[in-house]
Amino acid sequence: MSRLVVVSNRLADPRKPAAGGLAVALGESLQRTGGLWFGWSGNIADNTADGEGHLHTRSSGKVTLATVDLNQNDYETYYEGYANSVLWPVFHYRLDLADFNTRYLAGYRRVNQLFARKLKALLRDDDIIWVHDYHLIPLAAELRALGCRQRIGFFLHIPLPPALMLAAIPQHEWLMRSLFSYDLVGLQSEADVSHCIRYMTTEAGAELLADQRLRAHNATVQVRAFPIGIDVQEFRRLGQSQDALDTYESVRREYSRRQLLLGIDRLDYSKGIPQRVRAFSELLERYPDNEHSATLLMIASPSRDSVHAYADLRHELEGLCGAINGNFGDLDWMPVRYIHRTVARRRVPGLCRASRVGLVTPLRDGMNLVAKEYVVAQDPDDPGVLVLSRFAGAAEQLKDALLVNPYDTQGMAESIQAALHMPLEERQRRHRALLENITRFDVHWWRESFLAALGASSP
Ligand code: GDG
Repeated sequence: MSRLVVVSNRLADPRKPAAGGLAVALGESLQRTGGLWFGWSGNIADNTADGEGHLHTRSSGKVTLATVDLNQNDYETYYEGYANSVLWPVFHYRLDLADFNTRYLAGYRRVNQLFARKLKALLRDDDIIWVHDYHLIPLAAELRALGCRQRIGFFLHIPLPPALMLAAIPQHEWLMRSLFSYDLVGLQSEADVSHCIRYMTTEAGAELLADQRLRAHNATVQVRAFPIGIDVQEFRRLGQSQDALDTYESVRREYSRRQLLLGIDRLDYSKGIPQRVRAFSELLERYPDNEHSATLLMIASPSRDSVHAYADLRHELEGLCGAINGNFGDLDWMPVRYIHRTVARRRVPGLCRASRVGLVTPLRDGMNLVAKEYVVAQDPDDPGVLVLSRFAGAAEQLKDALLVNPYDTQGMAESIQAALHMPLEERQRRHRALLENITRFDVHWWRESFLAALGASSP
């Protein structure tokens, strides 16, 4: 059987629970099959000696972890620069936040070339290579340039925007052309697939063949949706752990006379966090029955603090939360509880279960795993209600959530009010339907269907 080689920007020890969606999903996937996981160590080293990051390898269970260090310049231009100040904002439809600094592209290319050189030395002829996310779009093209002929698949965890949005990236032709070096490109949603096909046929002169295969530049690539899922059994087990039960009990005790609404995200402008706070403020304004009762618990784990847009978001949020607590709060009630820290993963299921409403309201999101975790954590006899942005990839699958438009403050307030008053029977019916979908299309389904399609593609 071929060995699986996973490549991603960051590695997480597959045996340790991690905070990021990608790390969680990949760790669980690789630990099952064994294989090689290659990426950046997370260290910034002064590797000027030969201009190359050193390769470190170690084993973790059935997985070999191989990492390279980056130097400060690479970190600033490749990671903070091209990946997080060009691709992340544009792919999340935020052209206003993109910084098309020309230094960034050079760093992005250099690190992708470095990854290709280091990885090539570790490859076997019959490996199957699975590259992840926007940091590494040109990796297959760099590997092919070095003579690698293995099957290579790519999965994009973030949205793929419409063709004319992509065209705003000065190097869009180069970037999108590099996708033709893959055998398979996986995206989160059908909407993303249609954007990709439209871009390729209108901007790149590609021909659309059967089975969503595109032909151009003497190559054929298949583009398909593989919506990522969670490890339902693992998350359930986590929910039955003593820590999760203790968290549930203590939160329930503290909020016994109140209705808790929960938001858990990385602090990121794509997640619609200020919009959620505004909708909550609108809820208190329009429906005063919620005063002294509804409490919004917002856990926003720190992320990319050194990128400007993130610092701005943090200040905006602090102002908004302060204002709402000042305006509505009372001696015995604080409407918003905002925590800018990462909470332990083992507490997440208990927090979800103790909340009557799960607020997942991104302006754009590839998928959003919190939506799925929230549903799985619920008590099926007395489940909470998922309020979900129609702009999350998850909305294509989770039609039984209360779908909202996060730009519509009033509409969102009305939906939250409906969620808080939803009759038990309707909550149970929606929860059953959501759980069925999430259980069927879990992370194992995602991995297996992607790898089956990659195996079936013509190398
Ligand atoms: C990218 C795409 C796509 C969050 N805060 C804490 C915490 N978390 C955990 C959640 C969840 C994960 O992090 C977040 O996953 P998401 O899917 O919501 O978001 P991204 O990190 O933006 O991930 C996204 C995903 O990749 C997978 O393809 O769904 O669209 O943007 O598991 O529970 N965990 C802990 N403390 C926190 O404070 N322990």
